[in-house]
Amino acid sequence: MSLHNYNGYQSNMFNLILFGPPGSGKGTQSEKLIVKYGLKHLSTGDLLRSEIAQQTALGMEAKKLMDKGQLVPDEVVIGMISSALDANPLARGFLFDGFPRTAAQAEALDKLLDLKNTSINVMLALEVSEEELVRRLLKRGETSDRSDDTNENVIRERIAVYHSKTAAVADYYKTFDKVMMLKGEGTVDEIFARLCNEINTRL
Ligand code: B4P
Repeated sequence: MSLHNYNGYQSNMFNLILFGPPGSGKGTQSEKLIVKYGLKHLSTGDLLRSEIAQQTALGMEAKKLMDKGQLVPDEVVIGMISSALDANPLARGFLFDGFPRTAAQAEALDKLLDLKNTSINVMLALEVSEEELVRRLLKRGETSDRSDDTNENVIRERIAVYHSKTAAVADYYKTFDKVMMLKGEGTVDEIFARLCNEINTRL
């Protein structure tokens, strides 16, 4: 049997969404998961920060919103993800980190994957208390150059935006029975083991 479908994509791809509020460990765990499972990491936060570092027009507009804790417009991040999917036709699968963050982004992602004859296998959602999220992000803000991590009001606004716009994305995937909620507190290695357990049962 051919491993490629007519679009040139692998026919047996494994596509994972790592979900959770800001500071829940998505970026941290993604770095470990892509090594273990050979997935292509697509982080909209990283893609936007790369645009900012290159001082593109898109990056400068995005920075104004990110510094206030607001989301960047759907069409901007959907366009970035669409380009990244097209640029990686040989990927064994994708790990989506920080995307989708709105219902519109979730519907757009399903359509983009459908065009490539593939789909989301599972959403793994990390649950962390608000005080722990704030503590982690302020700690990162002490050493990183991320301006959105230095101000507690901005951090709390990001968490509020997560509850008002992003949390419902899990409900969307729940209707397809694709969501697994996991405890996101503990050591990085403990949480990694929980995630791997869930992935291994689905491979
Ligand atoms: P993101 O880059 O996605 O960042 P984030 O939500 O803050 O989470 P991140 O993944 O970086 O943090 P992590 O939990 O790993 O978004 C930044 C901004 O970009 C958004 O606010 C928005 O403006 C914009 N944006 C991005 N995607 C968008 C989209 N799709 N649509 C619209 N706008 C979008 O880690 C946090 C800290 O916790 C780290 O310092 C880490 O070391 C620590 N940590 C991790 N695990 C830990 C553990 N187990 N114990 C203790 N500390 C831990």
